[in-house]
Amino acid sequence: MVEKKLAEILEKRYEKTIKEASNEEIYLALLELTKKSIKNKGTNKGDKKLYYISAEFLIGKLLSNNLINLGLYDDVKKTLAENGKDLTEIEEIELEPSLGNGGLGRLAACFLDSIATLGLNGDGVGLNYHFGLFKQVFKDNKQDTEKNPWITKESWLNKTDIKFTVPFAGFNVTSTLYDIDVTGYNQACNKLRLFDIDTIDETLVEDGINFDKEDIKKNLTLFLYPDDSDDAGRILRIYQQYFMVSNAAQLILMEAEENGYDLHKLNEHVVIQINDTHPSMVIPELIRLLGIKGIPMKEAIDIVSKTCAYTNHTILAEALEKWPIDFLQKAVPQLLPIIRELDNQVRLKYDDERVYIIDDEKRVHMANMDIHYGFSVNGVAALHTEILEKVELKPFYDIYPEKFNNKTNGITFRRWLLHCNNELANYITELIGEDYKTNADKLQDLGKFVNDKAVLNKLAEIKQHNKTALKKYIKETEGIDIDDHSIFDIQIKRLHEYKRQQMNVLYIINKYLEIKDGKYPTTPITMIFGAKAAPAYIIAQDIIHAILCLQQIIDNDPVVSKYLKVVMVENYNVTKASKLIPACDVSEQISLASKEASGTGNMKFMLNGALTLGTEDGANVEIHQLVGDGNIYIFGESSEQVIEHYEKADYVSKEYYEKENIKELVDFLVSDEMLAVGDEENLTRLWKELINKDWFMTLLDIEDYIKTKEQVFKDYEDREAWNKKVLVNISKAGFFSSDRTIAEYNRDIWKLK
Ligand code: 73E
Repeated sequence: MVEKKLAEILEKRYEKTIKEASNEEIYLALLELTKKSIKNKGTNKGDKKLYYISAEFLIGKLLSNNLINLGLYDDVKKTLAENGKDLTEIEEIELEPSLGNGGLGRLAACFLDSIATLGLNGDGVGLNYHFGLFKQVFKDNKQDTEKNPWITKESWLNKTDIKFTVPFAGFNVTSTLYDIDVTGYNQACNKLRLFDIDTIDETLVEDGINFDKEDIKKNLTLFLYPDDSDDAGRILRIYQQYFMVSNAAQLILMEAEENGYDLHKLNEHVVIQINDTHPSMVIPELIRLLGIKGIPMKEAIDIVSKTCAYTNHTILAEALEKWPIDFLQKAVPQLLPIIRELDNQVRLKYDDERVYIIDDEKRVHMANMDIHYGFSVNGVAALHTEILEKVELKPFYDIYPEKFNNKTNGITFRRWLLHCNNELANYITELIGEDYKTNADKLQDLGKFVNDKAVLNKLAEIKQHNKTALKKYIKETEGIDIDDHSIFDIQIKRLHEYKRQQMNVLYIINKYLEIKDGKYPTTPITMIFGAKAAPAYIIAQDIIHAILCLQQIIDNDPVVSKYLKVVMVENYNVTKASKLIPACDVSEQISLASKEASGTGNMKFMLNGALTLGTEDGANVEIHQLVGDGNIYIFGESSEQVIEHYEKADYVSKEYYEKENIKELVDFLVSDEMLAVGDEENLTRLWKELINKDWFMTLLDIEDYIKTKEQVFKDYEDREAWNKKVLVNISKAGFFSSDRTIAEYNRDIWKLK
């Protein structure tokens, strides 16, 4: 069937057979075939609809995922193979849309997959960034940034004829809506709705990612999160956010009216999930638009408050948005009377300035507005929600305990197992049947094989295949040779001090010095990193520099490189994640306890049979509870201890630095070896930062980290015991299916049929 259809399309387009067609031609033919097959699927319906508004949807490449969800993947793969083509190579043709920074955006993408799969009536709403997040290239052991285009003449984007006018101070812009179909696994489809402006001008981008930040009509949707290190960048973000939510609100009202709903009862037909505070302006905007439709402000506030729900993803102060009133006045003055009224009502009711929306520095606290004027507030892992309730948002929890709830994050198994680790998925099917694909709890059935040597060996064999495949991929893409019989220890995530890549750097230095001293690891170790750093985040750039310098030093050392290798992959993204994760042995989840709200990489690694080396933070806590002490490696101070250090301001990194064994590691950053390959300014800055500031307490946990990591590598030597731990991890990963998370959102918050 598939073969016939594909052949027909190729014949019509290029007058070629499958064998004759190029990979690019096959890709385009598959795109057409997939889109046609999506058309035959229905869309999910219901008399209540969810709008998941998010500044980020890190959807990744879509071809294979859509094929899997449509049930075409195996046929297509087979047909291509029979004609001498390789689906993996054809996947390379598709450009990855980098419409997200990291976990938050990827979560939104996993959620769309699960919402469609559960047959729920819900769309994503966001922006059609032309370049998404920057492309990372390495030059002189440093990160350089380039634009990252993904929109091609034929793509997954479907242009609609829906247009809205969005008013800014002094001018209007006209939007156009583009849809991307979201396929559910064996289910009807939903949509991801991305707004763009017609007047966008890609030629505005000069070298790298620089452009005129003030020409809003031409630049509005060029980039995801333009550099916000200056005011022009910050104001542009307000323009983007308002453009997103005004379009979303207009779309919501348009669809409600088309369905004949009574706008006075909007909340019975619509629920809006506000994904972090980036879409928070939807609250005043919806109130404003309902006002234009004749609904008085008091009633509009009431309707909107029953319609909006807010998800918090972080407690990091710098990520909690506070917009100066002056900026809002400059871009979206029409919202200010409404925001002021919302703040007034809060002030009349509560005599506590911590819960005001506008503070005494004339800044609007977006999260505060969401909490007062939404009906639900959720954190993204049990520990995170507990910290919100007891510490970060305590004054709000005291007022509205009923609004707070936890929704531990999840990942879609279609992408993060069936697609990225097809061999493992097929083997699991062989062992326990197909059910786990839609009922992830069934993975527990694997538990009964924990003493079955044949099963354990087969799991190890699949891991080895994935490691060998990764070795090949890294050779092709990065030009680096790695040993596929070494231990693969991987830390992939955005670069941030709280995630503590710098602690891993100190471990590498420790291992390097040991090997230099003649103490060799039994099994060689490959330390793999992938991370982009925000262009304005100086220390993060310095950490990347340190990693790349170590990579070079070790590469150039014929003795050490037999035992230790460092690889930092360039331009880490969803595509690279899906090659790295199935090949991993040790998953690094080493954030300072209390700082990583959840993490979702931790779940992907666990599902693919890696063991976690981590702190008691975010969803690691829940992984730990599920697999038990013997199947995870936990180290470091607890979140309570860390929060106490912050409260008492009693952490002094220098006191730790002065311990001889720690000093040696930190000082290596500015050693002759490092300075020979690196830049003195960057390395010295990082060295000083660790000694004098170390905001995220690297030196607090370094000794326990090294000790625990040594235990991990020692345990790896007993491969049978290791493989048992691997099996336990896979079998307990069902809880982290985003199908479970979405079912909970729907049960507790959305209440869709
Ligand atoms: O722990 C992760 C979490 O797993 C958290 O850091 C991340 O969200 C993931 C999904 O819940 C996150 N990203 C942001 N805040 N939290 C963020 C903030 C500002 C801009 C972009 C992203």
